[in-house]
Amino acid sequence: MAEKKVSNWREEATQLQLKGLTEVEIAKRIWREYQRCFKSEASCARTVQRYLRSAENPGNNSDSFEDVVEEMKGSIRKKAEREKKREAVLMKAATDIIIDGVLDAIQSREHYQPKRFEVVHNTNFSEETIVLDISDIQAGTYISKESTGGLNEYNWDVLERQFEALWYGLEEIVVRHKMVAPINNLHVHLLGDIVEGWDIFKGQTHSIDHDIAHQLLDITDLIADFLDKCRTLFDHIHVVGVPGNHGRIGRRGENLHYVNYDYIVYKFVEKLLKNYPEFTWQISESWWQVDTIYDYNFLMFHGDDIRGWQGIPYYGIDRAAKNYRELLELLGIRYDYMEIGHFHMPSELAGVTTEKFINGCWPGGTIYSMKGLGAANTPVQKLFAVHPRQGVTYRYPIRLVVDKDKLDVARRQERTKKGQ
Ligand SMILES: [Mn+2]
Repeated sequence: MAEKKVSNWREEATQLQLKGLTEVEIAKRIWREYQRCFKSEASCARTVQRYLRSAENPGNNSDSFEDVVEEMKGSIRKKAEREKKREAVLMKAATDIIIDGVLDAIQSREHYQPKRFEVVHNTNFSEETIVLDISDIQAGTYISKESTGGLNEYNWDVLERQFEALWYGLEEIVVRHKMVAPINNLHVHLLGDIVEGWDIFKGQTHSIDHDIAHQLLDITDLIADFLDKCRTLFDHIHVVGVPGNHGRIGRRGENLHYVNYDYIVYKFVEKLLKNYPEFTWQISESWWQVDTIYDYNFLMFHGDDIRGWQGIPYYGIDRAAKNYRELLELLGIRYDYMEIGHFHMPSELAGVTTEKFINGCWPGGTIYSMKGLGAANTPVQKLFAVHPRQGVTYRYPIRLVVDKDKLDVARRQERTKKGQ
């Protein structure tokens, strides 16, 4: 006899119903078929068996199939509830054990007695050295209020006032900290882009108010005057310089990197101040310098070789820092801090062993940065202090605020000081 093919139990039942079989007869036939195919012992099998038993013994309060299913559901629900309860009891027990443990630990501890420390505070602070980063002046840059819709204004007059603001900022910070600890030395780190240049990009002549000769001569005077003033605050001033990209002479790569107006400005300033014994100079043809303050080495270069687009190229700077670490191993130099300019966004980036300082700029938002990137930065230069044992400690952004009223107040204070 050929195996009977069961495609669908419901269909089979419908067929039997059409033949006139009763509900019980259909259930029995299907059930036999089901057992023959699957020999099932599952709970559904028990439900069906129970139904068939009660249908065969009608005296025994015969339940309908639905009644039996409902009863089965009820017992499943009850079982689930029992499980849930058991789990809740377990959780509660576990929590109680932890709480008891903590309470025991607290109670077994001695009662806390304030120790009433008596500490004599050290006020004999060690000397610190001040570092002032100067870069990205881009002297000669001209930005009109009209062309930027009032977003920025920059010209030589603003630049001169910014030098005043830089001086007042430096003076206040140094005089303030001198009240606490000795400060004798200033290190000025010139990080490049001192001049704006005139043929770095196409049409640059439309955005300068000083030609390159006067950028060079006039900025030399401003820097020399500023450094000269610094002699009133410090016994010794060490000046370090690296060139930027704006001062390069010729197309990119046409001349060596030190064929650069920045380098010429540094050398001119050195010449102007050569008779003052307070100054020492570290200006060479190299594009990088390492300045040592106490036991800490400060590596500096301009930063234009680090590729970036919009904002701080974090990974590029990180990679440059690691590469320079290897490169300087050739000379047995290990550096602790890195200083760059170029990105116009004052920042400090932490690292495993090296902290990187990125200086701000003087012109603020240029037409290029604002129109192209919607970016503008407050003109800021970076100052920080170096402690003999702790390395760089406090750091200040000196905001080059040229607000007329604020500058007037500072000027008045200076006059009073001089007794004029
Ligand atoms: Mn630059």
